[in-house]
Amino acid sequence: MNNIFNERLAYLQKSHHELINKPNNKVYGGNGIFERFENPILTGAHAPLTWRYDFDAEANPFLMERFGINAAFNAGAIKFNGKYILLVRVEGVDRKSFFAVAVSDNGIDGFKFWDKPVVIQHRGNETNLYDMRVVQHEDGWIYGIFCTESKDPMAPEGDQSAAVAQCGIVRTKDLLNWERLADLRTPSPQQRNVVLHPEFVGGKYAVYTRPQDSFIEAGKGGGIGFGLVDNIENAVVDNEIVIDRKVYHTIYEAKNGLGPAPIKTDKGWLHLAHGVRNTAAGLRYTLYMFLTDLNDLTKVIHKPAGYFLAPEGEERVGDVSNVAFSNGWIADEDGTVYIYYASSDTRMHVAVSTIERLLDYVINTPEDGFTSFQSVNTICKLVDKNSSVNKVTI
Ligand code: M1P
Repeated sequence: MNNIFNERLAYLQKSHHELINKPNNKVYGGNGIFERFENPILTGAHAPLTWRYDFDAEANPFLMERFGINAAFNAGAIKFNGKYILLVRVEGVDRKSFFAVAVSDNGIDGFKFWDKPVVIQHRGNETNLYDMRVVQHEDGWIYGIFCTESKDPMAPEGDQSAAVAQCGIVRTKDLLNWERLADLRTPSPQQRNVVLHPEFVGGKYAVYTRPQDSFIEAGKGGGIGFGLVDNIENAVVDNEIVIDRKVYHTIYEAKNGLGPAPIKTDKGWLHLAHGVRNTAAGLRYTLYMFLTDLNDLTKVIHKPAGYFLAPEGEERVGDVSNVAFSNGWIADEDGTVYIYYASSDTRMHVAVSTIERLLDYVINTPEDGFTSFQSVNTICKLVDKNSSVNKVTI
């Protein structure tokens, strides 16, 4: 072995070990609804060295990277055998995404990837897979619902970016072996952000959808949809009802989509979603929440105005800047909620709250009045209320 190889080997092993074992500390303060943590929990640099380097000194005397990893983001999440598990969207420098399992003992640091990425059976002309929602369904299977992307067969000659997004479905019992089922069929020409509801509804599977006219634009469809499926092995939604529409001059005016599967509480189903608006600087993605009726999943009963979490500081910069995106959260037995979110299509973070705090936020935060006049009215009401309470001195 030459010196270059040896020096680089020592450097790579030390820096990777330090990175993946770096402790994460809670950032106190904030808005009282949740707390962020100091460091991202996963980045492209967390990917195992064995995915990236050929450690044969003869074949790779300069110990060069042979397969670069660009990013680790948009992870599904599940608690499994007492561990906090993320199904991470890992993206190579070749721009292809794939899924990989990363595990932590406490949900906030020490996330380590399993030895190899998840192998998903290839189908048709799909090119790219991403954004898996992981759901423990009451039928006993763990499902992975994800987006498949293929080149648009109708694209004009020379157009190398027109694409078709559809929904792929896999299931597993052990997170190691994944059985691929037929892709979901819906009335929409394209689909992204599909989520499986964890319980049967009237004996059927239920899915949240996001009908869209084209690969990027939600178009005249849009909104978070809901539909029923008779047979998950050949899943078809005949009727898509939009339960949460995009609305003019809101944080979800351009499009929206459900994040992870909702959490059941005694007050209703708690939802986390992303909303997108357009700006002169491009699209801005933020997270928002709402609550649906326990017995009627299509009925939104509470929805705070505006965003719940927006990209902040360094989170605002990345491959696709100004994006907060979440497709995974874990509700623990003690009521703690671990919200896994990605910033700017680049890295993963965690924020922590509780079911009690999130319900308080969703139920007691004023709804959007949709005009400046109503926003001022909301503030004035709060000021008047505060002037009549003597509990705190401000
Ligand atoms: O780049 C931001 C996000 O864009 C898409 O989300 P949506 O379908 O709502 O526009 C997805 O490609 C997502 O992966 C990505 O983070």
